[in-house]
Amino acid sequence: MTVYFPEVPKPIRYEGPDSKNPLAFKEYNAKQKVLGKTMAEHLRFAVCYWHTFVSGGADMFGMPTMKRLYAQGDNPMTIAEQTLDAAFEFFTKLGVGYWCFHDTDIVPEADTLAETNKRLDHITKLAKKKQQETGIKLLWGTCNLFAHPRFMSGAATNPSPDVFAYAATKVKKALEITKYLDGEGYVFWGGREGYETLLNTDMGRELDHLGKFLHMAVDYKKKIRFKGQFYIEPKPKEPTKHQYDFDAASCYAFLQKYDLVGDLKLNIEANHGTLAGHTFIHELEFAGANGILGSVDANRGDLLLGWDTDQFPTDLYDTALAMYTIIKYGGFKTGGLNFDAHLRRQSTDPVDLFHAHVGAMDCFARGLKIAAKMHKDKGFAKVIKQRYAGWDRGIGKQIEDGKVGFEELEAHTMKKGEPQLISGRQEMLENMLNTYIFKA
Ligand code: XUL
Ligand code: CO
Repeated sequence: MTVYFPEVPKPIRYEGPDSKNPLAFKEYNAKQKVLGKTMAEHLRFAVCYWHTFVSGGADMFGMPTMKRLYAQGDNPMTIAEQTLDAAFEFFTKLGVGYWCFHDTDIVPEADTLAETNKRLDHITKLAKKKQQETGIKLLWGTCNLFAHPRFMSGAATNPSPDVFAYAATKVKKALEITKYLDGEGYVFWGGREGYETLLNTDMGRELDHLGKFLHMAVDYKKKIRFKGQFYIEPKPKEPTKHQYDFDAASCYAFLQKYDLVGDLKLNIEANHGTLAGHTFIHELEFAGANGILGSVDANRGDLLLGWDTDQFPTDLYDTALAMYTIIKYGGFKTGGLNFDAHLRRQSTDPVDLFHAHVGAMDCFARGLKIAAKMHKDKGFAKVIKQRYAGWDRGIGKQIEDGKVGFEELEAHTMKKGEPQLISGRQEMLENMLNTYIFKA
């Protein structure tokens, strides 16, 4: 079989922090136990198909730049098969347990839907065989409902019921192939489920349609006995000016309004959080605190650029606090860390894909170790417990238990007078975090 990544002849190994080998892990040691689980079990790394193997570095101003050895030839299905070979060679050499894809990543759309579905059946048969041979699993599948012109005004929120129906037909097939590949989840990302101008938009009706669409998906999931977890992925804008899945909080409100809370969790993407004006950790915390933290698209943005740069994660504060929060809420169940990230346009060589993923995996592995130490020491947890201790007794407990109202609180305040000022100790806590970053 053709080798597509000859620069990496053997699987990437863990060589420890002193290694000078750029193609070795310094921190990620898959089998090493941390807080009772292996690193691989905690982190559940996945490679995304679209950025890693399909998009070639084109941007709004320029053509693709990247050398894709498997994307040669005239027959689109031969290219699809070669891409699949390259992908599984890459997953195996990198040592990740999972992959993720959109339907249109694994085969190009044909002239008719029936023909596209045939192509999907063919390629997923090959993918299933590869999964069996390598033990690599599908973290989640999804359906591209944003690239084709038919979806220019949305899919489930399109003003035309015919487009709604077309989108449903595509998602039906995407659910079937995800189930066939034993996917552990399925993601809904509403890239064009939003609007460009309110002058032509019936927002209330569009939201109702999105709710209906997701209910139909839940019904079909039950019908075909697909056991994977459904997620929606918040993002505030881009490609549309406003997207209805704006952030974790607006997704939660939507799920509550349309009675979908038990059926969907969130797939939080780091830079989508920043684009919404939050931190990545805020989004994780909000989802965790409301019981809807499902999976993560691990990447980062550039604070100087207001768009979705999808860069590989390299920030230890982010990875440490992300893992701290994920562990706080019980760790991943069906979800994982999917690198929804792409190389910079000038990183043109296939080996650059390895450098990017190795660095990102190391950064999360180190983040995991830091988070584990923070949990073991319980320092931050103690500070928070202490800060809210007033609610465990006396008037605080009575408020939480619903035993008092404004009159009792007035009596309490009149008796006690001015409340005490208690320092939040932010700088001390930031220093404490730094001591973990420096040497955990
Ligand atoms: C786009 C994005 C998507 C979803 C899957 O910003 O993040 O790739 O993750 O459709
Ligand atoms: Co994403």
